[in-house]
Amino acid sequence: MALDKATIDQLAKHLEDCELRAKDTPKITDQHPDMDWADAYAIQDAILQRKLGRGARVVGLKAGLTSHAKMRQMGVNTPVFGFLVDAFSVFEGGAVKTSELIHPKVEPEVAFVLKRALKGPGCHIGAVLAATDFVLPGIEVIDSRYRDFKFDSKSVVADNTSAARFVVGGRALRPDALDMRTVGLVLEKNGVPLAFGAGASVLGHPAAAVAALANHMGARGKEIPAGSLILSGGATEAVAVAAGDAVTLHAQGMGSVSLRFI
Ligand code: OOG
Ligand code: MG
Repeated sequence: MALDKATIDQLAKHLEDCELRAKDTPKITDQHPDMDWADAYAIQDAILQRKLGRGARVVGLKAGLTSHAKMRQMGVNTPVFGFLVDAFSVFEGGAVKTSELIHPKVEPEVAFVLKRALKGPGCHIGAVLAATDFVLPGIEVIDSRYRDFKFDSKSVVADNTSAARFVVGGRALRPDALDMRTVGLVLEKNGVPLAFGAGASVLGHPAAAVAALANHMGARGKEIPAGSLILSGGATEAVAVAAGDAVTLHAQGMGSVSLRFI
């Protein structure tokens, strides 16, 4: 760790304030170029502790920057991991207030719900499929707190990987009822298909992103609890949205899921 506890707490407060007030900020590595990975995840953890202290509940976890399309779009090359709390969850067809967000974008994702805990190291696709209760389509709404969505990997980890809102819905399938690599994903904005992907765009297989998450947590002495919802990462580039937009994800064999921006 390169940062002391006071600095970590101050950066966590700063980033969470930006989230809650929908205000952007320059990326934090500009001021703290020595910040390391442990610092970045410690800042993210401190943001979670602030939310838990106000009564938030963790509902799941997310992997991000798990597809080449996303890595290329954001100019980074490592997957990142974050948390999802109840306040991020939007009901199927529900409305997201853009006044609460800075510059939201949407991403088509495959979501997993686990029936058993998963613990790395050594977690692999087979272990993930064995522990998965069902998968279903999801749309993640990301909203980097960094100005113009410009960041490096450590800054985005500290900012809880841009997590803001998500919706899951459609038709849940048992993991052996589909080939997650070839499942087609079509993301529409206002009825216009804009982004197209297949499950394999996410680390070759969306379950590989969940395995990577389990291994990441295992290295920190943690596990993914049973019952967790996990977003495996955007299969395509993220698409910018504004008030008035309606977004639908069609996932082959898994129906569709939608949300609106007001
Ligand atoms: C970081 C979060 C990326 C994904 O699915 O790739 C992410 C960002 O691009 O702002 O959630
Ligand atoms: Mg995402």
